Amino acid sequence: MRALVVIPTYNEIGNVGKIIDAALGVSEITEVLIVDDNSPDGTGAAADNMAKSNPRVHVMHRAGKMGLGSAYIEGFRYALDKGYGYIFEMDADFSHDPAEIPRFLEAAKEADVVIGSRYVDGIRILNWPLKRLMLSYFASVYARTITGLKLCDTTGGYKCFRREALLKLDLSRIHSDGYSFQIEMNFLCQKKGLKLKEIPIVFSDRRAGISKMNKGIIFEALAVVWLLKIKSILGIL
Ligand SMILES: Nc1nc2c(ncn2[C@@H]2O[C@H](COP(=O)(O)OP(=O)(O)OP(=O)(O)O)[C@@H](O)[C@H]2O)c(=O)[nH]1
Ligand SMILES: [Mg+2]
Repeated sequence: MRALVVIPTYNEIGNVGKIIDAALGVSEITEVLIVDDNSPDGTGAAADNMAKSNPRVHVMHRAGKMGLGSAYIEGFRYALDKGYGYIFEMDADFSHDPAEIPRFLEAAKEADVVIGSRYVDGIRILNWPLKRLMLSYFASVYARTITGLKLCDTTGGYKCFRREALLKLDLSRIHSDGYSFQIEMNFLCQKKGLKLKEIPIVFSDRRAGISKMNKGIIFEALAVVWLLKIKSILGIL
């Protein structure tokens, strides 16, 4: 069965070539889909160049910066359409180590969704300022407390879905972005009775490029968890 690693990019010229090579190098069954939002730094063109000479590289171009959540949804649709058996979420900036892909594939034999967890059995984050680590950690605690998610890391973005798991979700109803996109996906998967498994990963700060983290992402997450809970109580999720 083939695996598609979906990597959304916005201004990742310093990372895109290396992350594609790394994701392809760890397993014979991996292919990569770059979902680029017309990055001004030429990330999309660099990915196109690699796709020309390598049939395992695919590129989707979108008109402008439309957010991480919708980039993943479009990537998932592509993966389902083309028949991939395993579908990954992974960042382009090497915060997620592509060398872990085989461990995800192994774990996916016994789970519907495998979640790379920074907070299971301790805390493993390298080179983040304490402020950011605290924000991420307590965002996870907050989301878990309110939604009842049975996960230590509710906002992590390194994941592997089995095809059948994604097919069970109504992707057209997912509208959130950033942190909240991850929370919403996890919540919907748990609601559908899918088996979620956390495996420990080490998360490192981005290798190159500038951070796209902003306050909007935090406020969205604060609101989305309540929205999910209310929808769930009303039975409209
Ligand atoms: N296609 C697309 N990709 C995006 C968008 N925003 C972020 N990304 C990509 O999504 C991945 C995760 O975003 P990051 O900016 O690394 O988010 P983060 O890890 O919370 O924060 P930093 O690493 O500090 O920037 C990276 O590969 C980004 O290039 C977007 O609007 N569209
Ligand atoms: Mg990052």
